[in-house]
Amino acid sequence: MASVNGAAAREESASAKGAHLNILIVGAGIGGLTAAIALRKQGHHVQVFEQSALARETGAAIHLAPNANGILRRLGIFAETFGANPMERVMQYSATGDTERSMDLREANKLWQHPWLLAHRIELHNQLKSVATTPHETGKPVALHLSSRVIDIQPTTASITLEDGSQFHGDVVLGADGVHSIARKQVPEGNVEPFSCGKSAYRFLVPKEAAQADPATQQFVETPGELSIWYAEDRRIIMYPTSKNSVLNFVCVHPESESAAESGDGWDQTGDRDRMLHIYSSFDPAVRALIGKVDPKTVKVWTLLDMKVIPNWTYERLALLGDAAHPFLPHQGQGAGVAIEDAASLAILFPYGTPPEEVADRLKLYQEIRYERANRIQEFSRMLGESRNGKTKLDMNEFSNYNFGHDEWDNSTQKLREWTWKRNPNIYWRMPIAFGPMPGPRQTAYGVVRDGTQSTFTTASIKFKTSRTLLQNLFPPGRPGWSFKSPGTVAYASISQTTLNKMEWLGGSGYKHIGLYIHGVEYETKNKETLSGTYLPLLFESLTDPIVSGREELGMPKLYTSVDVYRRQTSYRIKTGWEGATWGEFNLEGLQEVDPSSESGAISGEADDGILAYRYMPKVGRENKGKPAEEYTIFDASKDLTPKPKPQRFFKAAKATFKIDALDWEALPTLHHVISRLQELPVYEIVGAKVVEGVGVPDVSTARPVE
Ligand SMILES: Cc1cc2nc3c(=O)[nH]c(=O)nc-3n(C[C@H](O)[C@H](O)[C@H](O)COP(=O)(O)OP(=O)(O)OC[C@H]3O[C@@H](n4cnc5c(N)ncnc54)[C@H](O)[C@@H]3O)c2cc1C
Ligand SMILES: *[C@@H]1O[C@H](CO)[C@@H](O)[C@H](O)[C@H]1NC(C)=O
Ligand SMILES: CC(=O)N[C@H]1CO[C@H](CO)[C@@H](O)[C@@H]1O
Repeated sequence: MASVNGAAAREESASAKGAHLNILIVGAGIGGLTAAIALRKQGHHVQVFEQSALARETGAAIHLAPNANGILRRLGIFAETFGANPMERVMQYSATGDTERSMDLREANKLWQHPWLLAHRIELHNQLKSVATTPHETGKPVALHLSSRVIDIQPTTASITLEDGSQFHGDVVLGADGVHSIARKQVPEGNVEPFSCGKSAYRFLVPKEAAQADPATQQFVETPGELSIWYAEDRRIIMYPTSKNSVLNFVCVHPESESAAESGDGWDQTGDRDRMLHIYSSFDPAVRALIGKVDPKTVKVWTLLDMKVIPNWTYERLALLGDAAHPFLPHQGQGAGVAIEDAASLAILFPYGTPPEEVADRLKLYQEIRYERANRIQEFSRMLGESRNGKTKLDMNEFSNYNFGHDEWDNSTQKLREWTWKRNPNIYWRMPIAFGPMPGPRQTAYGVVRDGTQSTFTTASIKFKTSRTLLQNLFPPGRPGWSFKSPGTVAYASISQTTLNKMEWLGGSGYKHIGLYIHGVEYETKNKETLSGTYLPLLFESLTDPIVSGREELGMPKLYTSVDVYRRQTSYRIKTGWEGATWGEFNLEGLQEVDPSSESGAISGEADDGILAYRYMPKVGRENKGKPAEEYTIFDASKDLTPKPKPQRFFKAAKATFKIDALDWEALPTLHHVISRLQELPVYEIVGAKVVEGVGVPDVSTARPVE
């Protein structure tokens, strides 16, 4: 299969696993094509259905503001390559030609990572079409069906019907069919019609050369990348250059009634130049000379449509995007930008491998992410359009921070993460939370429970008789409820060291721990329930990860120490230290294997009801010194441990000794006070020492707070 190219190979494996989605898009406007490109790049199979032959995209320019341009660039579309030029200045004039404001944007534009470009609409549209359908990009080329008018959509089955009766089925249908959307009628409460906002606009292009050649108008085109606006009370003219500053794009907004005879709600209705000049008869003659340079055959006029905000953009497997969901008035040049953002959001929410059964929920998430922003920008456009007094209110820059300061790619990526986390009840959150749920001994980052059944343990323990009073002094100070079962002045404790291996959560490796286990302890809860068990005043571990997860998830009093184990045929020696300062030596000698059935107890070296420990988390803040954020006793019942440890081999020691040396504060700057308390414990008698080997390491997830 040497000839299979990368895309095709990927394609094959995708369908083998059924991991791509089949996506049907209604409408090949800027929104539909951008969605098609982005979803194709995710590895999905995309088909686009466009009613027209796509030969009539209006010859006009379009703003690619940083928020939209950034998305196009991430999709590999660089508008500079097809003539787009940067937007660099704004000039505001009164209708009679007085300069009211002059803004150089070049410095302000440095705030945005991506350039603000002025592109030619036809060029942009052609580029989108070509990137969607080319075989030279990643993913399966988009199947673009032209002259294919969609007349019906079934959201539940993600199916569409064309005018000729043919049907197509997919996993998702996206309605990118513009302001007169039929997809909209399929969402609840979506059967609303756009209405005229009372204004119409002429739109056309003029070669810049024509303006330069006329002494009356050359003043307006001296600076590249300059947008000019002439305002009157109820009408305005907007001009900006595109196609490498060689073409001037005009939008002339005026009361609808004045051009009613010729305008329609299509975008390519031919207008009448003489009527247009009449409509702007009160304007500066130089500006009228400028617009008068249009080739009369190319004047377009259309009614500016608005629509009430609809509550639902999605139903089952159908979602709307672009003008179908939120038709824009053109006053901010953001309509296509917001459609491009919608498309990016959808593609991010549908990565390769998205299960088809999650489609409807993810579409709801899409609406949740996009709804407020799209409607807010729509509202801004409305405000800019309605503004009666252009001089004081119409500021192109007023909303740009909101509009431009948004990266829908990264934003939706994060929202999808948060959504995924929220849907997973079986995960632990620990610091640092910014990166999501933490993997640990009990769970993967995705909440999958770890398997400890194949993990191995080797536990060496030395049980000794010592002073009950000194052990009792290691109970949580001043906290009620703790006592020994037996009234005697002697008591028993074990030093127990375990080496764990083949731990799934550590990638198959392991670590060591060593602790002091105090036997025969009882804790009485507030409701007078008595828990009897082995009290663990502290546990040393040799690796950060179990220390952190054990302290935070289980409430175990864990500290770091190095643990070196030297095992021979008949001896087992342990050295514990901190940064080169050895504080403990534990020796088991004369080891002899014994019949396992004669022994009990494994990890702690003692059979008991469970482990008792005390959790204490300090509060942050100088003023809170000495105050806990949280403190309570924790209990981990042995009967609940899963998986159950299975001891396999037992070795009894003929002799055991240990030596603890607390050194000094310099040698053990953080542990000296701990080790000196261990050093204090007298050894009245060594009562037993053994090594136990086995498989199955419990995850201790049954540890629970008790009050
Ligand atoms: C005068 C003006 C200037 C503008 N300037 C800017 C600007 O500078 N910057 C900017 O960002 N935005 C601008 N916009 C807005 C922007 O053009 C639109 O918001 C944007 O194009 C919407 O894209 P869309 O893909 O959602 O819809 P459309 O571009 O309307 O595309 C919808 C497509 O769906 C097809 N279709 C419709 N019904 C069906 C059907 N039943 N079956 C199959 N196909 C169907 C249509 O033929 C069309 O191709 C401007 C708008 C106007 C009116
Ligand atoms: C993501 O978008 C939402 C809605 O537009 C916004 O409230 C939020 O602040 C954004 N987050 C980031 C990190 O941009
Ligand atoms: C199906 C669905 O999501 N319908 C919603 C449409 O919007 C209204 C108003 O917000 C909601 O109440 C519906 O639940």
